[in-house]
Amino acid sequence: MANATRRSGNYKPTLWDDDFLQSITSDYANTDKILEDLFNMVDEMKFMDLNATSLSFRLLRQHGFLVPQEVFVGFMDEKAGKFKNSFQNDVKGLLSLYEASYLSMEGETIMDAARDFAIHNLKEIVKKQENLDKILASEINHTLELPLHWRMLRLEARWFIDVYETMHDMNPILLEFAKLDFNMVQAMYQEELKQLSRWYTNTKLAEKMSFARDRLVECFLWAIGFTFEPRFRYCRIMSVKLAILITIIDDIYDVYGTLDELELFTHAVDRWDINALKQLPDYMKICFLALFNSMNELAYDVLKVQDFNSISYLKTMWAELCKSYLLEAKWCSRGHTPSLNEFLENAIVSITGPLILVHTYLCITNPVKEKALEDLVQLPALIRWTSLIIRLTDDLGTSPDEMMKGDVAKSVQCYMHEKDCSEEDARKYVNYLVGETWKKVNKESLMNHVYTKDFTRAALNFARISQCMYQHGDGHGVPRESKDRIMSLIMKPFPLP
Ligand code: 0FV
Ligand code: MN
Ligand code: MN
Ligand code: MN
Ligand code: MN
Repeated sequence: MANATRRSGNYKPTLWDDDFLQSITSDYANTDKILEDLFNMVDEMKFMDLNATSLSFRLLRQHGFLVPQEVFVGFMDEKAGKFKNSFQNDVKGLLSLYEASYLSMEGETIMDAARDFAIHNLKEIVKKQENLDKILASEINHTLELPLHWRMLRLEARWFIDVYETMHDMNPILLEFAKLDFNMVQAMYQEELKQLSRWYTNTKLAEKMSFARDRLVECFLWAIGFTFEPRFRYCRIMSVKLAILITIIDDIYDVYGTLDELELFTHAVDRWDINALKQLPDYMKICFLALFNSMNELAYDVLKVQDFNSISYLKTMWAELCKSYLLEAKWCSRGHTPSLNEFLENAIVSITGPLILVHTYLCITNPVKEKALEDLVQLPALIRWTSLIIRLTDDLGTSPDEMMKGDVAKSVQCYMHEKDCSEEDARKYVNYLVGETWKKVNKESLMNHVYTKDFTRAALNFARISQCMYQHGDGHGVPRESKDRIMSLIMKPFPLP
C-alpha cells in the first residue's frame, strides 16, 4: 500500500565495515610462522644438537623451505666427508638424521652420507644393544622398513597413536583427543564407504565383469591415501569410482580381452562418442558406458559450479591410458621385451598416475585453470616422477604373479632382459630407482611455484599409498594383503572409556 504508515527501526549503521574487516591480521592465522622463524635462524642450526638440527631440517623441507644440506657440515669430519663417529650411539639423533635424509634432492652428497651413516649405525644399535628401550627399538625397525617421508599418513597416525600410548612421558589428554579425532574421521569414512557400496552394487559392475578384480574397499584405501582430510570427501568418492573403472579396464586389457576387442575399445575411448557403443562386444558396452557416465558426471559437477568445461582433458587422459594399455597388450602378444627405458616411457602412463592426478586436480581445485590443465596433460616433472614411483613399486609387488598369468614384461623383467642379470639384481636396481626418483619428487615439490599445496601433497601422497600397497606384495589385487590395514584404518575404532 503506497500510503501505509510504516515504523522505523532506527537502526545504527554497522560498526564493522568492509575496510575494517579486510584489515584484520592475526599472528595465529599462518601456522607456518613458526617455521619461518626457524628458517631465519638457519645459521644457528649448526649449534644445535644432531636431533634438533635434523628435525628442523626435515620439518622445514617438508613445508617447502629450501634449507641447505650444509647445516650438517658441523657434524662431519670435513676431510673424510663422513659423519663423526662420536654420533654413532646418539639414537635419537640418528633416528632424526635418518628421517631427514629422505627429504634430499639429487646430487646432495652430504645427505647421502647422512643416510648411510644413520642406517649403518641404527642397524648396529638394534643388533648390539640388548638393553635398548623397547619402544625405541620398534620405532627403529619400523622406520628402517620404510621411512616416514614415504609412508601413508593415515596409517602412520594409527601406528603412532599406539606407540605413543606406551611412552612413559605421554600426555593422556593429548592421547585421548588423538583417538577421538581418529575415530570421528573414521566414522566419516564408513559413511562414505556405505554410499559407495550402494553405488557400486547398483552399477552391477562386479556381477557383469566377473572376470575382473572386485576391489571396492581396496580402492577406497587408495583414495584415503591421496586425500585423507574430511574436506576432500568429494575427491575421495570420485577417486574410488575412477579406481574401480581403472581396475576393471586394466583387467580387460591384461587378461580378458582379445587384441581385436582392445583395438575397438581404444578407438571408442579416443572418439569419446556414445555412438561407438554399437561396435563393442556386450561386456565392453557396459564398461564403456560406466566410464563415459562417470567422467561426464565429474565434468558436469565442475561445469555446474565453475562454468568450466573439463571434458576434453578427461577424454585425453583416458585415450592416452588406453593407448598405453594397448601397446602393452601388443608387446605381450608378440612376446616382446622392451628395454627398461622404452618400457617406462609407456608404463608411467599405463600406471594411471597422470589420469588420476588430472582427475584429482579437477576434484580439489576451485577455480580450475585452463593453463594448469594444459600443463598437466603434458606430464610435467611432478606427475612424471610420482607416476614412476607408483609404476616401480607396483611392478615390485605385482610382477611375480603377473608373470605367472602371462602378462607383459614389467620393469624387473625388462631390466633382467636388458642387462642379462638375475631377478634379485634387477629388483635391487628397481628399488634403487625408487629412492632416486623420490629425490626428483622432492625437488619438484620444494621448487614448485605452480601447483597449490593441496595438489602437490596429493601427488606425493599418491606415491606414498603406492609404497604402502606394495610394501609386502600385491595389496590391491590380493585381498588378504590389505586386510589388516583396512581393518585398522576403516573398520576398527580405538576403544575409548
Ligand atoms: C594395478 O593393477 C591397478 F589396478 C591399479 C594401480 C589401479 C588401482 C587404482 C589406482 C592406482 C588408484 P596392476 O598391477 O594389474 O596394474 P598393471 O599396470 O601392472 O597392469
Ligand atoms: Mn594389470
Ligand atoms: Mn595393465
Ligand atoms: Mn598383457
Ligand atoms: Mn602390476
